[in-house]
Amino acid sequence: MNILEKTFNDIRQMRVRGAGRIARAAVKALEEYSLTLNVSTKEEFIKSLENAGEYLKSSRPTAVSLPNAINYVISNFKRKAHELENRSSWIEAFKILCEDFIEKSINAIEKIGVIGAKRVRDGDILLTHCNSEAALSVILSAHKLGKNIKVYCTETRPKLQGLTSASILSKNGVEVTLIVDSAVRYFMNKVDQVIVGADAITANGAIVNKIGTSLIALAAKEARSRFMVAAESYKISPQTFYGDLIIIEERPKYEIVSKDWLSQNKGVKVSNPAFDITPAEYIDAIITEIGIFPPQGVFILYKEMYGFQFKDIQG
Ligand code: RUB
Repeated sequence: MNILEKTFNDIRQMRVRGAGRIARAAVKALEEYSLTLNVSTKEEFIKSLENAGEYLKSSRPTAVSLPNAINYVISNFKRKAHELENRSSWIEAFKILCEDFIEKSINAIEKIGVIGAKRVRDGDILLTHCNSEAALSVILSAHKLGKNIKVYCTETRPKLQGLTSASILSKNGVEVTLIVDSAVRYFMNKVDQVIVGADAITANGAIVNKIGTSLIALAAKEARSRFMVAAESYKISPQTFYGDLIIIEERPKYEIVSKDWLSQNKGVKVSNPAFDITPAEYIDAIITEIGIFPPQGVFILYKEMYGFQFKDIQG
């Protein structure tokens, strides 16, 4: 199995998961793959990267960090290509672009933590869902600043990513309570602030995140608890500006019930969408590495970031 197949499988089987990690793994795989390419022209080099990129993009459909990251490194390489004369210079230039993306995306998570922590007050009770590096960065930064916080983590059925969040927070000294997903409304009156991550931010300021996020947002709205999203700016989906909808991944039904149970209950249909959409009106703010924005400001943020180069990020 080559590096592309290995990374594709790791992402599809969720051994690598979470929007930011998926993006970095795909870019790292492209970088390693570029070193193995035995091609004689720049055009062939670019074509091979594009094919490999398309393959990696098809591993999971929802997190737009994945296509955005791949398009970012390939389109920047194409822009630079005319300056590069020989094979070793293409490889070096592509490697630098990939490493630069990886470094920037890690730094973005840290900056989100620094910015977001300012909005966490001493004594706050927080709630998070699933396992988001960006959301945990905010919570851990607030904790490191000495703020006395308590966190509810949902277990996050069916893959239980919430246990990972609870474990990370607890190992870092944060007081954590693990709850089942359906207990969210029961606890919401105690919660000052919900902090979740995102797989995609759409043109109209909605966010796409782990299934159950939109129910938590509803409960937060009803209880007047703040609902904050922590997400790197490269999770904005350019395609949604052109009218496309985010594809919601349908995962295997065996993640919910066993094969035995299904064979004994053949009349039962099982549906396992992995993500849902939280509309802008349920979101108080989106914390990015550039700053905190109301969800309605996504369009302005996107224009500031990419100017008129919409086509570039589309690939
Ligand atoms: C993970 C998930 C996370 C976002 C953001 O879903 O929904 O909240 O990806 O994560 P899955 P991050 O486990 O199915 O990949 O902030 O780490 O990018």
